[in-house]
Amino acid sequence: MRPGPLIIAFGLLDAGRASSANQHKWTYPDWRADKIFKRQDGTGACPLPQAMLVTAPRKTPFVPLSQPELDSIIEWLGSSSLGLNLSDPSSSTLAMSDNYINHIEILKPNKTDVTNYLSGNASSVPRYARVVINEGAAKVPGVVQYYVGPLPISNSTTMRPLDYFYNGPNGPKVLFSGGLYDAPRRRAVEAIVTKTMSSIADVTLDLTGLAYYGTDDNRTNAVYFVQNPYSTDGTTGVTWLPWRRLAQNPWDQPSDLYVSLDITGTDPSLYHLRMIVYNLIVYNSTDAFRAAWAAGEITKTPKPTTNDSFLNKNRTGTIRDLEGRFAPTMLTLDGNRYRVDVVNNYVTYMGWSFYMRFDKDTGVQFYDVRFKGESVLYELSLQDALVQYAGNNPFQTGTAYSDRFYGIGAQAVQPIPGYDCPYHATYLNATFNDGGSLRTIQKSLCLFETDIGTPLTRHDVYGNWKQSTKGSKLVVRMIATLGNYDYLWDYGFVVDGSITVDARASGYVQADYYRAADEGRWGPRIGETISGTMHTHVMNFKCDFDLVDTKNTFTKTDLVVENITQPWYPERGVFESMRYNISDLASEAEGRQLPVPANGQSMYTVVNKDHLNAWGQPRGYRILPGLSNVYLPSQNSPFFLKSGQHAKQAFSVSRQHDTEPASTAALSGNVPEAPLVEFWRFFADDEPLQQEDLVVWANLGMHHYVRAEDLPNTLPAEAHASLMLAPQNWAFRGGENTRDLANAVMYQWNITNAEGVVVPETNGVNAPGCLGLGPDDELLGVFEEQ
Ligand SMILES: *[C@@H]1O[C@H](CO)[C@@H](O)[C@H](O)[C@H]1NC(C)=O
Ligand SMILES: *[C@@H]1O[C@H](CO)[C@@H](O)[C@H](O)[C@H]1NC(C)=O
Ligand SMILES: *[C@@H]1O[C@H](CO)[C@@H](O)[C@H](O)[C@H]1NC(C)=O
Ligand SMILES: *[C@@H]1O[C@H](CO)[C@@H](O)[C@H](O)[C@H]1NC(C)=O
Ligand SMILES: *[C@@H]1O[C@H](CO)[C@@H](O)[C@H](O)[C@H]1NC(C)=O
Ligand SMILES: *[C@@H]1O[C@H](CO)[C@@H](O)[C@H](O)[C@H]1NC(C)=O
Ligand SMILES: *[C@@H]1O[C@H](CO)[C@@H](O)[C@H](O)[C@H]1NC(C)=O
Ligand SMILES: *[C@@H]1O[C@H](CO)[C@@H](O)[C@H](O)[C@H]1NC(C)=O
Ligand SMILES: *[C@@H]1O[C@H](CO)[C@@H](O)[C@H](O)[C@H]1NC(C)=O
Ligand SMILES: *[C@@H]1O[C@H](CO)[C@@H](O)[C@H](O)[C@H]1NC(C)=O
Ligand SMILES: *[C@@H]1O[C@H](CO)[C@@H](O)[C@H](O)[C@H]1NC(C)=O
Ligand SMILES: *[C@@H]1O[C@H](CO)[C@@H](O)[C@H](O)[C@H]1NC(C)=O
Ligand SMILES: [Cu+2]
Repeated sequence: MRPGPLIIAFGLLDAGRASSANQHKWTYPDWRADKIFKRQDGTGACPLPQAMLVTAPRKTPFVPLSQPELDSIIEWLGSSSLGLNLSDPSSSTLAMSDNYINHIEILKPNKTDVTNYLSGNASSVPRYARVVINEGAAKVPGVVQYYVGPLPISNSTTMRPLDYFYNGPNGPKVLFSGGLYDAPRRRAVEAIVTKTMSSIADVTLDLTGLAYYGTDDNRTNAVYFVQNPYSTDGTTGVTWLPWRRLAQNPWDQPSDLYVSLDITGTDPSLYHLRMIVYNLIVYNSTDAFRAAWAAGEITKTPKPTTNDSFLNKNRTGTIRDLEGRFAPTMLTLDGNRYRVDVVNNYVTYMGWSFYMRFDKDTGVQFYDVRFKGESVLYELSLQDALVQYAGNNPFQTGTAYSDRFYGIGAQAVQPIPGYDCPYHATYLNATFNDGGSLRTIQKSLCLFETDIGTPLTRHDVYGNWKQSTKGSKLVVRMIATLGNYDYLWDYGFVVDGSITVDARASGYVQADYYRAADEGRWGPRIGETISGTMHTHVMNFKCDFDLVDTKNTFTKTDLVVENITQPWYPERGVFESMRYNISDLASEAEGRQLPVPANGQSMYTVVNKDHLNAWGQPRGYRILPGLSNVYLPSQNSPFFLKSGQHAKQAFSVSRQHDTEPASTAALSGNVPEAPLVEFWRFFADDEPLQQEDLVVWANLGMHHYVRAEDLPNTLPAEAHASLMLAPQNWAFRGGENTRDLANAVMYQWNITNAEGVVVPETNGVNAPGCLGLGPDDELLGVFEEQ
């Protein structure tokens, strides 16, 4: 058996520490004499952990489309009999008014089909493609989604609107103006921006130091962003462009200048300027803006600072005492304790097993999660990462990002070994469909086992016995850089049967132009000409519980305070005491919006009432709010009106349906009033929830109170949100799930050596010889050191 990983401080083992250790209180000199600490250079001799293999019980049901499959679908879609009138999406003259394929990926299979296959009841999962087509040439232009299959292409292959995924007002269609922001549209916007801004370049240069003549013109020293959302329901397109210095990291180089465009429809000649805002004054045209400037009516505000050294992340300053030493690190010294089937993305670890799927929109997802062979979750997956801003200007007020729109999975990055992920982590490639290709991001997921930093259990019965169990978990980490911001997601599988989800943020904040008159109401000043800007991040997770099987119930255990009397307390009269008030969610109307219980005075559990433990209790898992289970503060903001319904409460509970696979969709990002998925409609039919197939939708996030410490990069230790799913009366025989662990030590008063010293039982798992140990690491004698 292999010991769990250890946190090691390399610096601890040097000679200076050894001599001070000799001065340590020294109560058992005799039997420790042969262990007197000597410097050991052994760590270098610990073997590199080797990959431990496993073969998935079934081949993964989640295989992206191969390039030949993609090619065959593209060819089939292009066949004249379908009449799609498709243009080549890679053409440099592609127009918004063309029909063309934007994206093809494997259609996420129905749960019904996957579970049938995994249980051995079906030999395969039907393969279909999800196809996204820009239908610019249609009578009502839009972006429409279809499913094509079964695959491989045959005479029985059909193409059907993907209506069963989407319950929004336009089915699987997003009307054009709220659709894609791809090359044809970018070219159209760039043309109107260049025309407009070059005509007032002298004015903008005078007011802000910035001029824009187009991306390729060497007089250009400014850059713009295109605000999301740029539509309401897809019928019109309106966006704001904030102007920024063209220098490192423009997200933190704001000016006081904003321009709004009308970008409605597929005809670029109709795109036009709507407004210019400088110093919070609105000008309706370039002429009005120039006239005001020429007349000296514009009050100038400071130009954006040109000294952007505050954005440098290079090390600077004197090195702190002892900081020249290598920081403590987490190492696996005795070989990996988890197994991976890299072909099937299947993992086993200490009783856990699961499949992983990689999704372009949202990244890594977990399926068929089992503990000690029993089903816990069918699916655990991120749905989206939203950010909503506010500010005293047109850009921040109207900014509401849905990062799924940009492809969270597609922006996954390779972590830096030893820094982003521990040494000797296992790296997995992420392979997924993007556009019309099969794409791989090398080494974009890391898996590693970590010491949770505390014992899982420990107890001391003075003079009798003493025990401690090591706490370990397997972590799957994904990092994605979405423009200015980096998100780190950790999914942890703990040896006690609990699952942890952690989300953290780092990177450059999107800063605002500093205005003293705002008096910090949207964020403090954090630089010469910038202020931090308040915003809320919300990440929605789907937890499709299948505890033992699909028949599950959501139970609330409220802790209520009541006035009571008890006959053995006559002298107290009526007094306040506590009890549980246990109730089940009856139906979806009750499940739509659940809060984080105030003062923790309610426990949420999912249980299976048909599977009781030995004590007659339904076996279940608890949903423990962790850090920062926040949701969008505004329920009615137009920028997330319906597209953000999944992010407007801490928790929701719905019945699982193949027609409700996700709480949102990538292309909902710019149509807040007509999203593809209206999450709250899942609850409208108010289906019963007792002993049904349940999905818990949980939000994690942070209200980001931006501070000077966000520069240059946000500190993820603080920008951190978490959730835990933990066994609750889960084991059939009752009790916690760690008594079988061998990485545990037990001292018993009567198990001693010849000298009468209690000998610890370590179950044959001991620190490998390559690990240098100091005198204070000695186990023998600890029992006596009371
Ligand atoms: C095909 O699309 C082009 C634009 O790409 C359009 O001009 C043409 O009218 C379309 N043809 C048909 C038959 O719809
Ligand atoms: C096996 O498949 C059949 C046909 O698809 C279905 O009716 C049956 O419920 C499945 N059984 C199990 C155990 O999944
Ligand atoms: C479709 O059917 C036709 C005639 O029925 C046959 O010639 C052709 O090979 C079939 N194509 C495929 C892909 O099966
Ligand atoms: C900008 O480009 C023009 C012509 O393309 C050239 O004459 C000029 O020297 C360039 N200026 C700078 C600063 O590079
Ligand atoms: C700008 O146009 C709006 C209507 O679009 C109008 O209400 C406003 O008065 C105009 N402002 C100026 C300064 O012309
Ligand atoms: C830029 O700012 C930094 C820090 O505020 C300062 O140390 C440096 O001297 C400045 N550089 C210039 C050229 O003003
Ligand atoms: C490092 O510092 C130099 C100037 O000293 C600066 O030009 C560069 O952008 C900095 N790099 C980063 C990544 O901050
Ligand atoms: C990742 O891809 C690289 C290059 O194709 C390959 O060498 C490596 O084996 C892959 N890693 C895994 C874990 O599949
Ligand atoms: C208990 O009774 C006292 C006295 O009437 C009252 O002030 C208090 O609010 C009651 N507590 C509860 C939980 O009802
Ligand atoms: C107990 O819970 C039920 C169901 O939510 C509720 O109707 C009842 O008022 C609660 N009782 C107390 C004392 O809180
Ligand atoms: C998935 O299930 C839905 C709802 O039952 C059904 O309409 C759809 O056709 C299924 N999809 C596939 C690919 O079979
Ligand atoms: C040690 O003492 C316990 C009771 O405290 C007893 O059950 C056990 O048998 C003893 N073991 C030995 C080796 O004496
Ligand atoms: Cu933030």
